Order: sequence, then structure tokens, then C-alpha cells
Amino acid sequence: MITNTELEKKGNLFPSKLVSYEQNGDSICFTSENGVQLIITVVRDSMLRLRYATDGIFENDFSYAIDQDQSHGYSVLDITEDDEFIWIITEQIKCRITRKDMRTAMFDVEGALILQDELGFHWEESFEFGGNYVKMSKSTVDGENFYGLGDKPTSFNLKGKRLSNWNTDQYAFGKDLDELYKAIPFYIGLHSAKAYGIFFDNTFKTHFDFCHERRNITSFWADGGEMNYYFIYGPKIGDVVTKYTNLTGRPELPPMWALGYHQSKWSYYPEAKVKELAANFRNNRFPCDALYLDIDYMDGFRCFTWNKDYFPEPKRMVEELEEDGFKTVAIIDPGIKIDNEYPIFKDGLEKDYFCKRADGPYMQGKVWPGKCVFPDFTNPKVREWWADHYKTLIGEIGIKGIWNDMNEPAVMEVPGKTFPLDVRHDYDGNRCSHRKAHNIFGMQMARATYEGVRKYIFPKRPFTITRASYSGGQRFSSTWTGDNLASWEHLWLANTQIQRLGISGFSFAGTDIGGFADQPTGELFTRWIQLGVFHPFCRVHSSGDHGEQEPWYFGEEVLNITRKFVELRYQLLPYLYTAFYQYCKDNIPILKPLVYFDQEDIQTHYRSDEFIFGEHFLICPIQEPNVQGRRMYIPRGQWYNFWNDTVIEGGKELWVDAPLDSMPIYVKEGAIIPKYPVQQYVDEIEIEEINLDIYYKNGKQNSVLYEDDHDGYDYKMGIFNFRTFKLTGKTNDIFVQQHVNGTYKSSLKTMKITFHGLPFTIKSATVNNEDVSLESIGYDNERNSIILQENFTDLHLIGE
Ligand code: MIG
Repeated sequence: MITNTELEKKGNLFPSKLVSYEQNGDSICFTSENGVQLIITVVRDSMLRLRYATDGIFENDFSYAIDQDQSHGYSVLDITEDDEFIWIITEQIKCRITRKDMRTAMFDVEGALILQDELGFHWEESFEFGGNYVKMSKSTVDGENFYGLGDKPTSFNLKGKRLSNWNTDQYAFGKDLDELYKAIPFYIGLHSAKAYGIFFDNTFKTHFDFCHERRNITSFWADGGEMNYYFIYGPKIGDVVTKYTNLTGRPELPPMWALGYHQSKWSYYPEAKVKELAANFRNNRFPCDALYLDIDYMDGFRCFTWNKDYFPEPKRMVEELEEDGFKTVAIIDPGIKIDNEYPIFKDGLEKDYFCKRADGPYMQGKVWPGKCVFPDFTNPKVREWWADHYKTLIGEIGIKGIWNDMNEPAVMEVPGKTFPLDVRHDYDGNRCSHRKAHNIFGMQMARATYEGVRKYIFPKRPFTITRASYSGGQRFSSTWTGDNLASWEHLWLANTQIQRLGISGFSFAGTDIGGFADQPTGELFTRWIQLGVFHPFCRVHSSGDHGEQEPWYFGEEVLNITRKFVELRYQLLPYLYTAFYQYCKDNIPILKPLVYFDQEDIQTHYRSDEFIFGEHFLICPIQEPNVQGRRMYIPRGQWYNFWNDTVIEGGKELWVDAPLDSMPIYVKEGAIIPKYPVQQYVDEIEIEEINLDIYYKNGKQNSVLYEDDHDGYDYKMGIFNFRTFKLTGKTNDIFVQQHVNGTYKSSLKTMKITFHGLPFTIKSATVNNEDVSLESIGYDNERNSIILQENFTDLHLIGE
């Protein structure tokens, strides 16, 4: 591995002094005496892109990460200069380029330094492969902290870590083990209560060093390609994350059933076993929306085939499961079995769609089916061809979602467990070797899958899940963290990884609840479910070799407790769905780590157990065995204990009781939480009444609720409702206004409103500005609840 020190020894090359610069629209190109060029593009007022070419030759400008539909544009672009510097000034940042060495520094408009080059851009020539090792180093300020980088299984705050990106099938990985399944070369820096982001859009193996090698230096480098990165200014972490997510894209809204509880195992077969599983869920009254078929459903692991002994009539089975409220999700791997009787192999061969080695032979590798070839998903024609194969699986058989695995790509029994580096790829016409295409192979497979599922599931919405990905892959698929282990450490990792993925643009993520390898105790399983119901993707999955992992397997107590938490998830579906809407529309992560929630409170900078779920819930999992509670940090503000409504003032650490049937959950004061009745699966019942839980606040607080048809595309034509609730609480009264934006007509008729923490007894009320009797609004003084029409516009309750 090339490190900073090694590079220095081998002879780094640096830009020399600037000789000229030229503006071309939104880009300014600087040239140094020794021929280095730097193009700085003003992508937005708060986002600059920097690209370097060492001898004035830029590569074709192509990126898989950038969303073509992102918003562009800036309002100010001024350039000023003096003897020492050239300044690029936008409405939100000033970028200073030093004439003598081409180094850059970023400031906010008040002139506060945000980030500056240390050595800045430098490179080493790569004689072995051609091109350069491209490097960047930045000065780090005392007290600066770092976050992001996708699925890294390490402490949430990355300060002091050195990490790299090379998608790897890492069975039973552990804490601090690098690399894992995804490459997300994006991080956030935070100092002086201001945050910025760096997105290093380079698909080669990339490296990041956060003050690990040198105390006050952060650096990032790649084994090839261009030094091509985006500087994203906050100043809030939330701004950095939403801008990065807007740049690299977010998914379409998933169908609501995808937010339900999912059950998987390697593998459920034959049909009788799947049916028994389904019956067990319903008999145990344990909500579940999706069942998964792992690789054994196929005929000899050939993609797009069925083992007819196990599943003689897949279409019928899938239909019967669906009648019972279960969606069937099936796995598809990238390896195509070398078998002359297998049409997909023959067709792909004929069309020349499989990856080849540098000298011409096919890339062959062993995976589950035995010796395989692999479609080159970086070729747009191959992606289309692959997408079409979903016609039968989705369009005819009725599978509702596809799970892509092994797409790092993983290959068995070879060093490095992946393709050799000489393998050739199309890279959408920018032909290259596996060194460059490795990290985006999985994302492009997921993209092809997404296109296929989307096409054949229409007019419903697609659901896909992938193991490997790259920045921007969130546009095409949800994800999980791969082959974890049934251990308490992995429960901690699960919490950290999903929060980290969330601020790295990938909100729709979850873990194998209970652990993939090894078997959890009932206690670990329970604690993991408690965390898992607050993850955007909620699936129990296990390897199958280590015993059973269905909720009833661990006995009555565990079944009852886990059911209670899964029921809570189902009650919170409208709340979670709203958070998904905010993610898919406004780029807002579904989980917000504490530092995201309140970056000005330095107490949050090193915390990672606690997080905010959606807008209003504070969650803190129990991550240790044999405990009756834990210490946790309550961020600033007033919070209601979800279980008993006691109110506490945050900004401090405290002990919270949490015996096995409980966990620390708090609700922000002023929040209005929508809740469905418990269902066994999404849309089991027509919902005519929802609950609104109103948490009193002396002051103002807004809450929102998004509703649509739960599936399909009508919402894209405006057929949805976006309800805004404005609460104003005073010592003796509470006022709630509802504004409904949209044209969706649901089955909803009434709202049952329950007040929490009301400091007065309700004496009189007005609804829609008219006096009403408490009786007429169904006032229940024991529960402090009333019932209103769903379209009420305002409610005023007055106490004594
Ligand atoms: O080499 O399809 O991470 O979820 O059950 C193992 C079998 C292949 C790895 C996945 C896991 C899946 C398993 N797969």
C-alpha cells in the first residue's frame, strides 16, 4: 500500500507556480509552470469541484456517482487576485489559490478558514500500471472531527483512523476490519461548529487518513484516476449531507410494504417450509411483510431458474403467499454458470457480454454454481439485457423484490477473493481494467436489476437490495451490511454502521438482525430487534448453519417482547414513511446521529449509541448482556420518556431503566406522532382512523405527515397529502393547526388525538374556530384523548 511516508520517499511530484488561469463559464482552469492543470468548477454557491491533471490531459469527464437530475447553479461567481493569491468568491464560500504552489484554502464569507491544503495535490507516477497515484493532504485543526465513509465498521468519529475502499466480501467481519462491501469515498469534517464535506469521486482503490499517520493532517489518495473531488460547505452537517445526497441522488419512494418486517434465511426451501414459515407468522400474530428466497431456490444456482423439486409451481406459491399478505423476494447473484445447456450463458456468450481478461480469455471464477463467467454490468447494453431477464421472475411469477449478493464481485478460492486486476470493463465506453471498475461493479449490477424490476413490476414500485455499492448507488437499491455475526459487538457495529450509511447518502439500510453467522441468544436477538425496528430496512437473516432464527424459536418471552417492538414499528409506519418521503424528496437522512442533530454541543461529537429516528424520536439501543438499563446522553431540549411520559431536560447523561422488555426511547416535546393500528402486514386493513400522539410543549413545534397510496406512481402526479401540524402550547391552552397540501383521498376518516404531558385539565374546546362540546369530540379524560375529523383545520383546547 502506498502511504504518505512511502510516497514521500519514492518522490512525490508537486505543481509548481501558477502561470495562468482562464475562466470558462462556471469553471476556472489554472495552469502551473510544470504543466499541472486544476479546474475549479462552481457547482453551487456552497459546492466546488476540483480536478487536477498532471500534464494537462484530463480524462473523459464521466462519473457513475453523480445524479444527472441534481440541482445546479449558483448566484455569484467573482474572481479577484493580488500578488500572492487568486480568489474565487461565491455567495457562500471563498476559495483561495496560492500562486506559488497552487494550494487551495476554503473560507466562509465571513473569512473564517474552513479547510486548507497542507501539501495539497501531489502525485507519484505509476510505472507499473500507467497514470498516477493521486494524492491530497489537508491541514487539520485542533478539535476537528470526522464522519462518513459508508459502511466502515469502526468508531463513528473517524479521527485517528486510516481506511480504504475496495469492495470486499468480508464474511464475519469484525470491528475495525477494513475493507467491507461498499466504497463511499465521502466524509464530513467538523470544527469550530462548522462542517464541510469532501467527496472524492474516484472508483479506484481510495484511501483516507484522518490524523492517523500525522497528528494534524488528513489525507486522501487513490491508486489511479484523477484527483477529482467536491468540497461541500455546510455549515451544518445536515446541509453537507443533503447537498452530497442531492449530488449523488436518492431513491424513489419505496413501496410501503418494504418498510415492514422481513424474514430471511439461507435458505427457506422447499415450498412446504416456506408455507410453514408464513403460517407461523400469522399464527403467532407476528407482523411480517416479506419472505426471502436465498440461492437454493435456483436450479444448481443458475440465475433466473427454479429448482422444480423444491418449488414445482413458483407462480402459484408466490400468489398464495401474497394472498396471505407476504411479498416474496428472491436473490440473484452475478455469476453465470458455464454450462452449454444454460440459455443465459449461451446468449451472453453469443452477445459478448461477459467480462474478459486482458489477453482475451473470459474471466472465469468459482462461485456457488461452480465455474462461472460474469456479465460486464459497466456496459449499458449488458445492463439492459440483464434487466430484461426479470420479465419472467417479476412480470410473470410475481416476485416482488430482488436481492443482489456477491457483487463486490466475490470470487471463491482466489487470492483477493475477487477478479484479477487485469480484467477489462466497458465502463460505459471508457474502457478500463478492474482496478478502476471494481468498486462500481456492484452498483452497476444493482442498477441493472433496479431497471428490470422497475420495468416489470410497473405500475407498482420496485424493491431491490444490494450488498456492494458505490456513492450514488442509493438511487438504485436499498442495502444491508453483509455477513455480520451474532455477537454483542456486532450489535454495536449495526448501530454505528447504519447511522454512518445514513449520513453517507444511504438511508435505506439495515443489518442481518440477530447476526448472519453464529446464533444469538434470546437476549441478543431481542436487543437486536429493538434496534432493528428503528432501522430503515428491517430484516432478520441468518446463515442457516447455526440454528433457527425465527422470533418464536427463542421461547415465549422473547416472542412476546420482539412482537411488541415489531408492532411498534407497524404503528409508526406513517411516521417512518414520512421520514422516507423527506429522504427521497429532500435528501434528509432517516436516522440522524447526535452530532447531526446538535453539532454545537460538543458532547455529541464522540457519541454514537444514541440517534434520532425521523424527526422526533431519540433512540438508544441496549448493547450489552445482562443489564437492566444504561447510561445515555440526552441531547439538549426537553424530551418525553416514551414509556411513562416523564419529561426530562437534555444536555446531560443519565441512567435509563431498560429491562429486557424495554429500551430507551424519548420523544421530543411538541412532536405530533402519527400512528396506525397494528397490522399483520401493510394494507391488511383499510385504515379509517389513525392516532395522533401530541406531546405538549410550552412553545411552538411543527410536525409533518406524508400520505399516499403506499405503492404505485400516483404520488408523482400530485396524488398525495402532505399535512403540516403547527402546535402552540401555553400554560393554560394548546392550539393545533393542520394544513393539508395535496389531493389524495384515503380511507382515513378520523384522527384519535391523545395528549401527553398536558399541564391542565381540558375544560373547553373549539374546532375549526367553532365552540364544540367536549362530548361531541369524544373527550376521554382518563386517556386525555379526543376524536376529530381527519380534515380539521384547527383545534384549540383551553384548561382551567
Ligand atoms: O457466500 O446466498 O451475504 O446474506 O445468505 C455466501 C447465500 C453467499 C452471502 C450473503 C448472505 C447470503 C449468502 N451469501
